[in-house]
Amino acid sequence: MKDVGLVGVPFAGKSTLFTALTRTGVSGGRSNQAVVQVPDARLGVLAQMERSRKVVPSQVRFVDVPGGATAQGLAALRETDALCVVVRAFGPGANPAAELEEVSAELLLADLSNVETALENARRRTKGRAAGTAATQEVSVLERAHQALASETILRDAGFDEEERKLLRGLAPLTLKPWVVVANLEEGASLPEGLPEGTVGVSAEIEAETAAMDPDEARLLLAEFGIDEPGLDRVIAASYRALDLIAFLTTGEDETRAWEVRRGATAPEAAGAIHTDLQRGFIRAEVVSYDDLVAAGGWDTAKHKGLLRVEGKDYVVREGDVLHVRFAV
Ligand SMILES: Nc1nc2c(ncn2[C@@H]2O[C@H](COP(=O)(O)OP(=O)(O)O)[C@@H](O)[C@H]2O)c(=O)[nH]1
Ligand SMILES: [Mg+2]
Repeated sequence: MKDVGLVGVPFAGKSTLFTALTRTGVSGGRSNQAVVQVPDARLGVLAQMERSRKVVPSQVRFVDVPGGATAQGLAALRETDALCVVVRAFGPGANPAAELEEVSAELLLADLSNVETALENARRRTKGRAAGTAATQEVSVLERAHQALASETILRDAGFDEEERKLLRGLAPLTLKPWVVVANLEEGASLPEGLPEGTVGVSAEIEAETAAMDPDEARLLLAEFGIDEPGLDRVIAASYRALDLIAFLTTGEDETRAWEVRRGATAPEAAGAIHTDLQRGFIRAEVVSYDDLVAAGGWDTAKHKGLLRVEGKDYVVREGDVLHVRFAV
């Protein structure tokens, strides 16, 4: 399961949003961790089609990191897979765009100081070594990272390729992580200008109040504030999308379920997400896209219509593939 860390200036509403998430949560865990289900409308559709007894969505864990921008807080944030930057767009003097700048600058400075230390160490280690070794490659990547940060470019925008990113990930830089910006809005207000594309608006306080209610009651109360859809689901979905994952699905009488794999995973790796036996004994996978399956109206019909593809070990799984793994152990 992946972790999303909440970050923002004090009073932005992180803990309020966290409380709302906790109330939709599926399990406790530590008091500053909320495990939530990732909303996915496809699951209900498949479950109905295949008469599944159970629906199992993906999960993601939100962490309300204590200590904010202190060394301890930043260290905890480094351990997460993505960041959810909360900015205050409610109350007097709200300036969410400026807050976002402030948070970005803090994260950037934290990375700069880390990269500086790492660069010094790496230079010391490579003294007298020939160019072209792994250690000198590390120095050159760190030098570029340092240059980028010193000129106020976050690492995600600094043009590193996948191999260089891998090297940098050892330092767990904050500005290399994917971010979702959440604007904590006045009840019923719309998104203010000046925030990046993809910013999710939510009114954390009202969401925290309604998250524990019966869904119909919650909808009524939200409607009174002019909110037609709970914003919490959008926060969860956007945070999940920011993680570089793809979801594939399985469906049958037992259950309809979402699974997650890294982008680029092959069919056996996907099978391994279900169970290690399925990866070890992988023979082939029957695959159909969610859309084709729904258009066909069911697995058996899709099969008769020739919509199921038989894929082998090299097949790269795509978002929304519905898989049936054949295996032998
Ligand atoms: N009006 C309003 N107040 C909020 C909202 N979200 C948080 N607050 C209040 O703002 C204050 C700071 O919120 P908190 O979640 O503790 O912020 P944190 O420091 O980022 O964790 C608290 O008094 C909250 O009750 C909101 O959506 N609307
Ligand atoms: Mg707090």
